[in-house]
Amino acid sequence: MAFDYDDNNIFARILRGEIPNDTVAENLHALAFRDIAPKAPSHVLVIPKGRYVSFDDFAANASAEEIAGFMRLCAEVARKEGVSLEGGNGFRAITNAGPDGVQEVPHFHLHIMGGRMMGPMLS
Ligand code: D5M
Repeated sequence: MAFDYDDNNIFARILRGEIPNDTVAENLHALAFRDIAPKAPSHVLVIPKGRYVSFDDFAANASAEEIAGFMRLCAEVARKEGVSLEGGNGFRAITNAGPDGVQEVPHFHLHIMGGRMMGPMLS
């Protein structure tokens, strides 16, 4: 299999309730919680509840319902955090994939960051 999922990664343990998290929003297919080391006034991670290693694994193998549920939760987070373009000033949504992307946790997640001007992308 192309994407070997590690059931002991920290986000799998959060999904199983073994490690606490600061939940912002949740639906059937995804969970959103605050990043433990925030890089912006609002820094939320959105993860699918399914076992997906990375963006490319999720995009290739998740069902349409899982993808829609995930994306809708991202939009809900931006609204709840006051950073969506409906009334807020915007945000950055990024994902790190694999070694060159410097992905630390091998369970797909999107970082949603806002509350300040984010600056140049590359560093
Ligand atoms: O970054 C992984 C991100 O996950 C990094 O910003 C820290 C965050 N992290 C790690 N452990 C936790 C817990 N337990 N709660 C909340 N946030 C956490 P990446 O490089 O994208 O894989």
